[in-house]
Amino acid sequence: GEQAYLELCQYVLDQGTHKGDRTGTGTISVFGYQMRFDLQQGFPLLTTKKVPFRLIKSELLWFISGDTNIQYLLKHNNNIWNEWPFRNWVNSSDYKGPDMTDFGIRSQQDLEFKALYDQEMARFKERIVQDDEFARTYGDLGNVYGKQWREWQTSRGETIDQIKDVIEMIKHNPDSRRLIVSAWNPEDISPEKAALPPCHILFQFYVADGKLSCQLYQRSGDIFLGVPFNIASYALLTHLIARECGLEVGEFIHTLGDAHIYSNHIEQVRTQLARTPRTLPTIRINPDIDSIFNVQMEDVELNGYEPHPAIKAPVAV
Ligand code: THF
Repeated sequence: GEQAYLELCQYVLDQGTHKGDRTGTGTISVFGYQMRFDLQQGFPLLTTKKVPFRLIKSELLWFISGDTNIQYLLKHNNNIWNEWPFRNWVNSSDYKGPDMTDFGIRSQQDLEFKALYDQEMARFKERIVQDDEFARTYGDLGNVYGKQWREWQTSRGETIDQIKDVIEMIKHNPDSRRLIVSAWNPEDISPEKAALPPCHILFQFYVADGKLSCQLYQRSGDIFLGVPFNIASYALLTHLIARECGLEVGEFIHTLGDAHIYSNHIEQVRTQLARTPRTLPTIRINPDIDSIFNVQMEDVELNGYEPHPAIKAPVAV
């Protein structure tokens, strides 16, 4: 079940220390935590609040396709990455609208400003979808997951397709202890090169008893908003790769560095902890799909998902 996640929430509420952060919101945080999910027991999409699986699916297919431009996400009505390219846009010399400095924190504190921000964001999204040239300049997040997974840039000017390579290794050398995909390149960790340095630094696969397991190291985890997405996303990736390699699914192991609850998410977490978990859903992948690179939205189906209602919370930018 989702017990491991609920235990994490309770642990951070009980043991976490107050810590400032990049976004100025404030968090309670612990350092170093591990959760295990047995993927044979169901698909780990939380039931104690409704988590929009559609957004997890389109984000993962976006990563797998190697795309780093939010145009793809917007065309799928997925808004989870908008704030980062929007910041680049409003900080650029091409932007002539009202001042959007610190829009994340200000839009939470000032209703008048929020209306202005919503309007500028709506304009920005419309332009990204309709204007390919604008999207190329302002919709790209840079060296984020899609790029690092599929087209890692080497110092010799070549690229490495880590996803293709790791699938080949799982198929032909499943005992390998090097079944690793890394998103973290110290060379790329500068604001000019990536909108946001990757949070999911590295993942490793493990094959035993005909089952594929995956462990993720995540340097920073937004427990209420991001982590439920991250768990389901890597669980889905494990299912997709297992299927392609003719394996069953094993465990997903989630290791977190700075695991934090934002101070404006604490009430929401308490609400969620008061709820009783329900049976986990299952997923079905279209059996006709021959490669992970050909999976489309409709090829992955979620069944038996009957969650408690969604719980709203602001995202820290
Ligand atoms: N930054 C922060 N502060 N938190 C994160 O979780 C996060 N991500 C990604 C990149 N930077 C981050 C983006 N992932 C939501 C979910 C995942 C995100 C960003 C936002 C979110 O707001 N989810 C809402 C539903 C939103 C909707 O319906 O459009 C939810 O209730 O779950 C870590 O990967």
